[in-house]
Amino acid sequence: MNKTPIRESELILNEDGSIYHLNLKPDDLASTVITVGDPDRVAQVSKHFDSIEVNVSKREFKTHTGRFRGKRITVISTGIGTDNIDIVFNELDALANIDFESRTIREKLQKLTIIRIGTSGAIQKDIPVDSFLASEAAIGFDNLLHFYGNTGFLETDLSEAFIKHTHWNPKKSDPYVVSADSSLLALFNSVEMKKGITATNVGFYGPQGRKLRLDLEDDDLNKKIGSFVYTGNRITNLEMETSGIYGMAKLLGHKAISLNAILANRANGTFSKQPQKTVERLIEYTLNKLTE
Ligand code: R1P
Repeated sequence: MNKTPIRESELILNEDGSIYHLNLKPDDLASTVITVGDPDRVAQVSKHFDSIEVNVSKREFKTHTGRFRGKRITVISTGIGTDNIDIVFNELDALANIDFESRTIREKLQKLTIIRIGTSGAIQKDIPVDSFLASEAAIGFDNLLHFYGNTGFLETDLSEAFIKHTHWNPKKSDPYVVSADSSLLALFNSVEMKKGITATNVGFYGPQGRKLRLDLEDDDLNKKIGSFVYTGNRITNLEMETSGIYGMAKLLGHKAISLNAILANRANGTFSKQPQKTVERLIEYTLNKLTE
């Protein structure tokens, strides 16, 4: 174990001893963490808690830690995108596994359980709006994971088949594939939960094939993504965090699952008439599963 203290410029702590972006101290974090994109969704989750002991906000990172049916849970907003996931996951892990006094990695590492409750758009006609989908794997069109070492867990056969199928332009990125934690997939396996491979995009418009005023590099991208099948598995939905979440969790030794409230169906051109209600249902479903 390397006992050289991590320098101030690398592990940045605020004056009160909290971690740089999240503003949290180690004791503020529960071992079960729910991540949401939207800061307003934090209170939508924690309103179900019996009590709230931590209420901290900085930038887009808002955190409530409390108890739901006695179980200690942290709910934190990540904002949008895998660039934010890099920050949130490194800092959550630092809270759990680095001693801030000595600035050294703890002897005994803690494994966090991390659940994303997010929103997403389906690209398959048979996945209707207002349904739930658990990401069995993520294919990342962001490049976050390529900045780290020890990525031997990446499912390269799948990404290579995808690149070939879509004639992916390498100028855009080098797609990578990471699978979900199997124990969490099993926990959230139920009739109301659909499953599929989730594509994580670096933007909401062009990168997800949305055309307002700008031309796209590939008008058929979503069709090509939707027609890709690998050993019976298909890409079902688009969003902006899951590949980063799965990749960072694998690198850091945590368990993660991404649960999606399907609000749009891009293949049918439909959008939910009750997005808030659908997200609320997914929150209640998740909290119940965690305490069954
Ligand atoms: C885009 O509107 C945002 O919504 C989805 C995407 O991943 C992206 O973050 O998830 P959240 O609702 O969890 O933010």
